[in-house]
Amino acid sequence: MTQAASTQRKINRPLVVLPTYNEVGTLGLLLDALMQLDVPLHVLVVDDSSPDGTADLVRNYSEFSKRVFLMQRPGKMGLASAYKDGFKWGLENDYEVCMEMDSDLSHDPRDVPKLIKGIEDGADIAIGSRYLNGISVINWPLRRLLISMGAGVYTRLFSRVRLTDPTSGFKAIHRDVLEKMDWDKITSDGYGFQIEVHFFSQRMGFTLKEISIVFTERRNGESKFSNHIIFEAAFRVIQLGFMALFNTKPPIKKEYKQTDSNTLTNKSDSDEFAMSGPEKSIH
Ligand SMILES: Nc1nc2c(ncn2[C@@H]2O[C@H](COP(=O)(O)OP(=O)(O)O)[C@@H](O)[C@H]2O)c(=O)[nH]1
Ligand SMILES: [Mg+2]
Repeated sequence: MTQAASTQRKINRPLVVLPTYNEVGTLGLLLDALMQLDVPLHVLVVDDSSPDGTADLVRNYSEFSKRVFLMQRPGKMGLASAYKDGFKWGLENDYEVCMEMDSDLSHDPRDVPKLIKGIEDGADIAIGSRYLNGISVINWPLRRLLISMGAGVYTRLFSRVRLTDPTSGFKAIHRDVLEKMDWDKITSDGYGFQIEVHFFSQRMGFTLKEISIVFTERRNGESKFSNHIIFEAAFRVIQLGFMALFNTKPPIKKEYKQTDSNTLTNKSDSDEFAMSGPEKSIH
């Protein structure tokens, strides 16, 4: 259910979902920084059997199976599917909020409390924006900055997503949104995935709120950004534009019932993957 913008609510235990593919160089530092925050958050690392041993780093981490959990998948399956599986796990384990965050330290852990506060203040999705107060991007080559800003203009124009940073991948999402969205209908990966999440939640009437963040390009490891991601998103935005034009209904999960919003009836695909951490229930 959509919260009025003025509603105050306490988020007791958010879950940060961290997708990883070869992030051994940064993940330890990121986990340390997240554990030190004054927020009792938990972390789920969704690792696609990274050859660099990212999963071993998680298993050997001091907070492993207390506040840090691991979902290991058999091979590289993409960023969007990592988030979808992470969200299903978060819903099954009763988290009120799931966060999207990169594992390469581009997203500053110190911005996490601001995004959670956005939800506490009544937003259904609190989105970290790199363009809300001028441009807050560090270390990006001009080409990458122009692509990102151009993607923003293009997306706003065709899909009517009312955000300064519609491709942002740093956000907190309330479980109301996670439960209502039919994630199988979100088909893009990368930039396109972020745009679809924003577009459909806006069309479902949820409150989207942008909060200014500083984005710093990774200093370690390799970006998985590609031309494929750009073309996929560009094509999908046109499709979304037509959906907006013809007032197509957003993808609401079949079993979703407004009155019964805390029950997810379908079984999670995440059961298929090797899981370390809580057996279904954490508390
Ligand atoms: N589990 C999983 N994580 C991925 C995959 N592709 C990218 N990631 C993670 O998604 C985040 C963003 O990817 P990144 O390469 O930094 O993309 P960029 O920020 O757009 O350059 C990082 O934490 C990556 O490790 C994937 O196929 N599976
Ligand atoms: Mg990155």
